[in-house]
Formats: sequence, C-alpha cells, structure tokens
Amino acid sequence: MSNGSLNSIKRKETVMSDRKPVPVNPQLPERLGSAQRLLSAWCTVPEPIIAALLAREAFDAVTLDMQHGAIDFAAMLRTIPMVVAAGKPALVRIPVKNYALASQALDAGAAAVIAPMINSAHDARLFAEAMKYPPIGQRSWGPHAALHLSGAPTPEAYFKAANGWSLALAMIETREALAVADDILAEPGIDGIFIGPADLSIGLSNGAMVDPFLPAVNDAIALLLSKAKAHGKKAGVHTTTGERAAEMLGQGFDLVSIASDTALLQSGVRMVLEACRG
Ligand code: 3PY
Ligand code: MG
Repeated sequence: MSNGSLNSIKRKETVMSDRKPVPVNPQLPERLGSAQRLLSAWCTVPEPIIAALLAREAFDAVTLDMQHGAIDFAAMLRTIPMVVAAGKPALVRIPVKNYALASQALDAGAAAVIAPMINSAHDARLFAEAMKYPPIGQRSWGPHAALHLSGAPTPEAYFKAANGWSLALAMIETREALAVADDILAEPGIDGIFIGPADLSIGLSNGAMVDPFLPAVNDAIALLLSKAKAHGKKAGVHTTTGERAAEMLGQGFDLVSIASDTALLQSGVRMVLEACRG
C-alpha cells in the first residue's frame, strides 16, 4: 500500500472520530427513573414523516399505535429510526394478544411496548415472556435495529441492559383487568400499567356508553394509579385533550399520551376554517 493511500485512510479516521455521535435511543426507564413525567404523541398514520414531525415537537416520546392505527410492521420498522433521530424514544402499542409483535417491536428499537386488553395474570405473563430475555422471560435473540439504535457498544452490552431498557406496559381497560390489577402488577416482567379510559368506560357502564370522563372511570384511574405506585411500578394513561393530560400528569402519572395524529390534524383544520369562515 502506498503512503498516499495510508495517509488518506488516516485522514478518514480523523474525520470519523471528529463527527458528533449519532443520537441513540433514549431509554425510557432512565428518563422515568429520574422522576420525569413523559408526554407522548400518538401516531396512527403509517408514514414515518408524521411520527418524525411529532417527535420534533415538544413531546417527550412518540407512540405508534398498531392496534387501532394503520401502522403495519414495515411502517413501524421505518418509523422508529426517524423518532430516534429526533432524540425521542418510540413506543409501540401492539394489537390484542399479538405478543410475537412485542418482541419484534423491541428488535426494531422500540423503547416500550403497550399491550392492550391484558385481562389476567396469564395474559401479563405471556406479554412479559415476549418482552424479557431469560431468566425473566423467553424473548429470543435478534435485536437487528435495536442493537445500533440503543447505542450499546457490543451485543453483549445490549443483552445485559435490554431487560432493564424494554418497558412492558400492560393495558388495564376492562372490568376483569380492574379486578385483578394487583396480580397483573405483580408479574415480574411487567414494568407498569397503561390505562385505556375509553374501553374502561364501555366495561364499567356494562356496554351502555363510551365516555372516558365517566365518574366511575375517574375512580378507577385513581385506584389504578395508587396500585401501580404501591407495587413500585410505572403508570400511564391515554387522554384526549391537553387539559386532561395536564390533570393526569398532575395526579402523578409517569406517562401520558395525548390525542392522535389524525385528531390533531382535524382540530387544526377546524381551528383555521373557523378563524377564516367563522
Ligand atoms: C382506550 O382508551 O381504551 C385506549 O385504548 C386508548 O387508546
Ligand atoms: Mg382501548
């Protein structure tokens, strides 16, 4: 090899080491551990640019909804790096009982997974098994994108830290779940609960209505928050308005998601049309 090419390699190395480090996935437990309360955007449209836009606003995290949103596996794979590039953690809500997707979301770099309709300790165990490597669970090895998005220096370092990084949030949103919330919270691989006030209102009204502001729902929210704290676990809740989100943060929730990309689009549209046409 000539001196010229050696010099050019050296020059390249210098340039590489002078570069700023790329943003790595901000791990949720670290942020929540410092008693920070997080406000998450809620994304349903399978276009990475939408999640990237939300991530660059003053949200602390972005949740990709694969239960009711139109985000599929390929869109999730493309979207998570865009959120991480904005310096925010990406959370994923999986469809009901699709625990295989919980592992896949972690492999794709999700910082947390929210599993809907966890109605028993058995559901919680299946979810935890997909979320945690042994000895806690049965997560299989293959963190293809998570490895580099996490910033872990080696696969071994990722493996050692992963169970602490990957936040498993079990949704409590039915009467059955409310009755066994302590059992769900007691599952070792479950890091916290996430309340679905809309479904909870359907359950608590015996199918009479959907109203996340129902007094019975408020009582259940307060009870579940105190249970999560008693177990030393995290508590999250979904909200539909900024005022409600502020109220929930004020009550002591660790994680509050707000509205959705399409709801925000609609309210923005209505606001400008109202201003224009009256
Ligand atoms: C609910 O309120 O039921 C939810 O699942 C929130 O997304
Ligand atoms: Mg729900």
